Amino acid sequence: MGNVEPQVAPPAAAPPQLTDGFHLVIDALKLNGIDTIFGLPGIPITDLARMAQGAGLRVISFRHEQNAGYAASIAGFITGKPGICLTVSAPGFLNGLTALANATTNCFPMILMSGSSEREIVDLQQGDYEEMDQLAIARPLAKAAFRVLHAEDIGVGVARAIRAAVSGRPGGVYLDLPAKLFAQTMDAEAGRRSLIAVVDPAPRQIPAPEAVGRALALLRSAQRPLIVLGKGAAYARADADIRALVERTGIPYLPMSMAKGLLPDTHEQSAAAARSYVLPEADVVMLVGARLNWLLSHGKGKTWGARDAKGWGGQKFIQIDISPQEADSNVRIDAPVVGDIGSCVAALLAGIGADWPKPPAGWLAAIAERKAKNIAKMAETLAKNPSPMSFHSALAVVRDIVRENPRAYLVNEGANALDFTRAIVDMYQPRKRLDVGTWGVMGIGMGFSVAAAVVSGEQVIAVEGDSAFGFSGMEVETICRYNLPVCVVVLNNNGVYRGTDVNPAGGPDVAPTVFVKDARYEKLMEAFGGVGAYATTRAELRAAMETAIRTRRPTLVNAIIDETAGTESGRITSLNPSAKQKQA
Ligand code: FYN
Ligand code: ADP
Repeated sequence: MGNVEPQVAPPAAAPPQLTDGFHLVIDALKLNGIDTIFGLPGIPITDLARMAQGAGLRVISFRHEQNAGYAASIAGFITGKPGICLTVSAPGFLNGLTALANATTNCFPMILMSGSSEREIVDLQQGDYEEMDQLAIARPLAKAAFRVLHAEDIGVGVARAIRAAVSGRPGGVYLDLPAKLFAQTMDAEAGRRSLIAVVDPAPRQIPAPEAVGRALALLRSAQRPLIVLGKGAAYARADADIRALVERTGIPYLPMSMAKGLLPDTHEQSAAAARSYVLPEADVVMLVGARLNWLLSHGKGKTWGARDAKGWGGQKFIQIDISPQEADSNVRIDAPVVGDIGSCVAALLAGIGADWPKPPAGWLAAIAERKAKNIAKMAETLAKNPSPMSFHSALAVVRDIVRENPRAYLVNEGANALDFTRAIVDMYQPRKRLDVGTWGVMGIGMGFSVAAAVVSGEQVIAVEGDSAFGFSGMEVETICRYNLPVCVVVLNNNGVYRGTDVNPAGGPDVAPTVFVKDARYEKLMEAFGGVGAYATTRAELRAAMETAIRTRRPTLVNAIIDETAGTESGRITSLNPSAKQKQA
């Protein structure tokens, strides 16, 4: 017998490197530059949140999904990247859905990612834990909605969600992630190859030269031109070109609420303080990223100086918008310019040379006169120092603080608290005013504040009606937990609109608009380690806000306002059915 070669076992094949649904979702987000998730953990996404944090993403947990959703949506507006909101199934998903619908309505890019229950059980309606056909429910409220069933499709699902959220007119996208998906495994290398780094997620859309020519010709012919800047213009980040367009043409402009600060509100061409004069008097109006919806009285009626039976004021409109379907939504658009605002404004500027005729002096002088009158009237009101404070006297303090801190974000909601702040507090930088937007929604306050502080690191000032604050007030814990530089100012007049309504039936219940008198909102912030301040005078309010900004500590100032101050629904009283009844 010869020597027997010792039997050497062949080297064991290296165990295949596997990845799973959890990691593929996280890797797909990271690959696309997503660095923050706003959400609320629970079955089936708790581990996803943990692993995302472990993988270096910032995971900001809220106390209610609606606030996480609002945070994600405004992060989208501020950064231009889709804001991500992560929720559990059915109830958590539904809580986030209001924010998703609001994002779609406002053209904010956002992705709501919700875990969901077993498809087989949901589809047979066999009563699974948190059973709900979430995809079907989200679809009508979202710009797009997708479900991913297999780990190898996660890359495509995330890529499609990102593209849908930010391309064209931005909006809210729903991404359904069934619980089973997370635990699915696949070869790691194949998984890596299945992911998509989205190339050019929001492609430029160049306007047609003939559309630009038509708009320029109309603008040039105007005797009383006006530019309206909307939040689409702010979102577009074409700040320098928009300013050049306004300044080179010399045309007065009106900023919509969230476009305040795109040019500083103190700009001499701002016609904000002459709003009710310029809208009916203008002959050519150029809308830049602003829709002729209710906020612009649908482009007709009294606001626009109705001159014919249909209520049209005779204005001609140029509309710059990325959505080709927006034109003619309410009145005829004489010169639609379809494209992204950056490209459209650049194309217009190319046709506006040094020989561009400035608007007639009479038009500018009439606006200046009207503006000066309104500003003087406002200055007189703001100089008063009543006790208790009025909305005006308190907001005079906020106005000064914002002027001294122009980089600060201003979050604003309420009825009177919203309307007075918009008119009184000047903004100096683009995309710094964040408010209730297209729906006039209440509840955005603390979600927007958290997001603005997290994505920018800047100071946030949130001016809140006492009613509006209640919708998201528990998130002061979130603000304290992450130690965010947020100064909440609650303008407290003891109720919705005001605190003096009485029960018409004389029963033991207070009126539906009335809250607990002298509620100590500041103690809510103190409960979680933040700073509470109680301000009954302008000096106290100013001192508290200054300290908050100097120390960057979470602060809530309970600013006590005369409970008789405030009108029903602020400046939109006329939308109440009883007001309409009276008009009829
Ligand atoms: C504005 N104004 C000023 C200034 N800025 N006066 C002096 N100085 C300054 N800096 C004047 C302006 O000319 C108007 O007066 C008035 O202040 C109000 O200006 P504003 O806010 O631009 O105009 P208005 O009519 O309130 O605007 C309409 C609107 C707005 C629909 C666009 O109200 C809005 O955005 N509303 C949102 C409301 C909302 O969503 N609420 C939440 C739900 S509350 P005049 O020219 O004299 O008219 C539920 O109950
Ligand atoms: P506001 O409420 O300030 O008037 P809207 O939300 O009504 O503003 O209008 C914003 C408009 O801007 C929408 O019609 C949207 O299609 C458009 N828009 C958003 N982003 C862009 C962009 N990058 N380029 C062009 N238009 C845009």
